[in-house]
Amino acid sequence: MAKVRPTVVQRAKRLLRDDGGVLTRELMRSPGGFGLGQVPTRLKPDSTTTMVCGFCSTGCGLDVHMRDGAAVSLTPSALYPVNLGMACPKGWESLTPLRAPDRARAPMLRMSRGGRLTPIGWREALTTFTERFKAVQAKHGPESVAFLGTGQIPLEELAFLGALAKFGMGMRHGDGNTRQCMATAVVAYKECFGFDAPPYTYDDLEESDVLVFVGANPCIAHPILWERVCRNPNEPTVVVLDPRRTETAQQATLHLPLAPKSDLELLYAVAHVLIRDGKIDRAFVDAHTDDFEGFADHVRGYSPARVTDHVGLTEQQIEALADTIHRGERVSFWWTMGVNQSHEGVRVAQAIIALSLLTGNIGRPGTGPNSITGQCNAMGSRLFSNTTGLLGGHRFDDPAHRRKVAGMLEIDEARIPTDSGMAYDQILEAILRDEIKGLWVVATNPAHSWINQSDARDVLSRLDFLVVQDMYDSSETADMADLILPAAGWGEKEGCFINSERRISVIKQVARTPGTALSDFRIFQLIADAWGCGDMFKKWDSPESVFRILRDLTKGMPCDITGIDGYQQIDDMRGIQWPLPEGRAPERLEQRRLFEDRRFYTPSGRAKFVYEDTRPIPEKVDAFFRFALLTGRGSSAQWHTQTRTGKSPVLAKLAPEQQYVEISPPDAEALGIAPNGWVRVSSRRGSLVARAYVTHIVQPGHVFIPMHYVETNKLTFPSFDPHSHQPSYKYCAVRLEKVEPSEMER
Ligand SMILES: Nc1nc2c(c(=O)[nH]1)N[C@H]1C(S)=C(S)[C@@H](COP(=O)(O)OP(=O)(O)OC[C@H]3O[C@@H](n4cnc5c(=O)[nH]c(N)nc54)[C@H](O)[C@@H]3O)O[C@H]1N2
Ligand SMILES: Nc1nc2c(c(=O)[nH]1)N[C@H]1C(S)=C(S)[C@@H](COP(=O)(O)OP(=O)(O)OC[C@H]3O[C@@H](n4cnc5c(=O)[nH]c(N)nc54)[C@H](O)[C@@H]3O)O[C@H]1N2
Ligand code: SF4
Ligand SMILES: [Mo]
Repeated sequence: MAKVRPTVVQRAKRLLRDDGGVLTRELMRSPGGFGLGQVPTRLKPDSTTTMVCGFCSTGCGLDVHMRDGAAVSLTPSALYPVNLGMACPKGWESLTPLRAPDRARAPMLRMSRGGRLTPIGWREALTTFTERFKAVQAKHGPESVAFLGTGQIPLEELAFLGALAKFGMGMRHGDGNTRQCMATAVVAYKECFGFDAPPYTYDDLEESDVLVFVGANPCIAHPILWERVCRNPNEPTVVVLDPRRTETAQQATLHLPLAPKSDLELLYAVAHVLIRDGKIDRAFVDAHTDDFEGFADHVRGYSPARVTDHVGLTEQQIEALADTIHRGERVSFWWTMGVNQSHEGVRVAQAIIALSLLTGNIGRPGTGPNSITGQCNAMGSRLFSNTTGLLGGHRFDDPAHRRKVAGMLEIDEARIPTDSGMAYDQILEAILRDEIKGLWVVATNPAHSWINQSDARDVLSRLDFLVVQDMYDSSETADMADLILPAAGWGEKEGCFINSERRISVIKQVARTPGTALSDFRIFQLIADAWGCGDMFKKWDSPESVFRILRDLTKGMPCDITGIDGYQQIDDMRGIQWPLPEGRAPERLEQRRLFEDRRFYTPSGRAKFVYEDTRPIPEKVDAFFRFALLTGRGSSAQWHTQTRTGKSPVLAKLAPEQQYVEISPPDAEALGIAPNGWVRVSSRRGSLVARAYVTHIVQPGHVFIPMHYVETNKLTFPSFDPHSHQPSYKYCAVRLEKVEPSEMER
């Protein structure tokens, strides 16, 4: 068996043990380039503070350098077990968006329909918020007001939002942008493992000998995780399953450009081969899983010969993929939005989980079916947003859970709804049916990011009262608001984020908020008082006291963190991964994975195979709309709807200025489209004009447009995974036309 070399973090820990303190210099010299990308700070320690980045779920540690009590610059933390001294452009530029001129500085109210937004004071804002929402509830019932939250604010804030809205204000329906992002992985894990539990730690990226990326482009979307792959000392085989030849695919050992939305057939065919040839870990399967026989029976119908046409790969390619997985000793599977944002994403994610169970690749270093999260606190939102699940990983539909949470929060149990309420798409449909008339949108920008904008905008415009709580008053959704509440952003407040490997980390206030903007936490406190339910939250007097309340709520749950003392300890440990039950001391730079004991959270303690027949693509290409449109992240310098990254001149230089569409060379030639020429892209719902990026990244018959431009979602087709309600952003049918330059000049 090949010797597995230590990862960078393992080397760092060894050094830490050896000489307790003076290690930075050592680490910089250590093999593997520990300090790559690190600019050593020359500032005195007392003028530097540590926190994590507020963009993606990688959760890089940043050292923020302060002068006169305010941040002046930052450097990536060398001693943080996630990024080891590295950061991507967004991390480096984190402070710039805070100083943007369009920061929301005061509450703003639209005095009449179609009228202008006018700055008002906080007292009037709070009265208006309360009176208008109460009036809607009085007229249409308590359930006629809903909220949309986010995975981009600290968990203390998002728990406050969820608890205030549901327990305090009597809302039954609330969801968040994690529905657009992680809902599929959540459902997949819950059904297979009995709890939403991504099992890995980032060291696994360095410990695998085979890594399979499915629908993930970490080079762009999680650049520092990709750096960790590049540091893998075991000369790993890296396989990428993506219809596009992405930056990640270009660097992989093997890129398999499958047809979009054919993942389920492909993965079932791979399982078919593994089972057919006896290339499975039968002892593991027998001892630790349920319903293997049903799964084996199901995939018997998916031979490589049967799926090859649909999948667009040869039988040999499929057999070779199965063989690579079989031959690996430490095989890890990583997936992101190419899987989650699909009409059958839950089953695709569960097919990935099945491959890892079949081959016993779980609970050991370098293994796992690993869903990478998206936003800085997506994992926190999964456990604490009080939307799909009751606070702390509990269930709304479990009476024992409701009793426990009510008891610990000292609230009347009857205030806790008995189900999770409507999902995002259902909330929008309820607005169309006039059942929901009031909406409170916090830290998300649905008028740009939700699927099928022609409908989404129409839906939002039907509300009686739309409140938008954001850092900027210029977002597309803020533009439609009746009331804007100006919020502090990352860097202007404190709390915790949970990253993809379940690491809880702190953020701190290093900058002053502009104008009269307040932290979301403070806004929720003021609203609780104005609404008349302040008493319910009298112990929620600071982010850290809320952290302790939430911590106590996790007792006995798979995500138990009762062993954590508080912020200082989290900071000292460089983050702490859940679980950490009481009595277990955390270790500095620790790396922990789940299921090392092979016990899952299901009642039987065994993991479950879950499978289903494939479904047809909801909107297929046809003679008139001949191209499949894929969407996703465009560059490492652009974040979502660009309210933040759009404010940095440095980041602007690193990304294309104009909306563009990736088109394959043969398609461009057939349509007479020159590189950088203008193209009209139309779907049945809308159309946009973009620059042609003629490239072999996309296959003939496909085009790709990044999500960062506001017009992209005018084209997308509103279809959803039936189990997770996650939008299928990554497939719809479009047509292309060349646009003459003269037309653009008009
Ligand atoms: N720079 C930057 N980084 C980000 C973000 C950002 O906005 N900007 N957002 C963050 C967030 S919230 C998220 S969720 C993550 C997303 O991270 P990723 O999921 O890695 O990014 P995407 O580009 O959305 O999608 C990944 C890939 O899925 C492929 N794909 C499309 N359809 C299919 C299919 O049917 N099958 C397969 N196998 N692949 C398919 C696309 O071609 C694309 O290359 O990124 C996070 N990081
Ligand atoms: N076509 C297409 N559409 C997509 C996707 C795709 O791949 N293709 N991906 C989807 C995915 S995975 C995601 S996660 C969503 C993201 O979609 P959104 O959540 O709508 O995108 P963001 O631009 O991150 O919006 C966050 C908003 O919160 C504000 N904000 C930031 N920090 C704070 C804070 O601390 N407090 C407050 N109050 N406000 C704050 C920002 O200014 C911004 O307006 O987009 C989805 N949309
Ligand atoms: S990889 Fe993600 S967490 Fe790390 S610096 Fe970039 S945006 Fe921030
Ligand atoms: Mo996301």
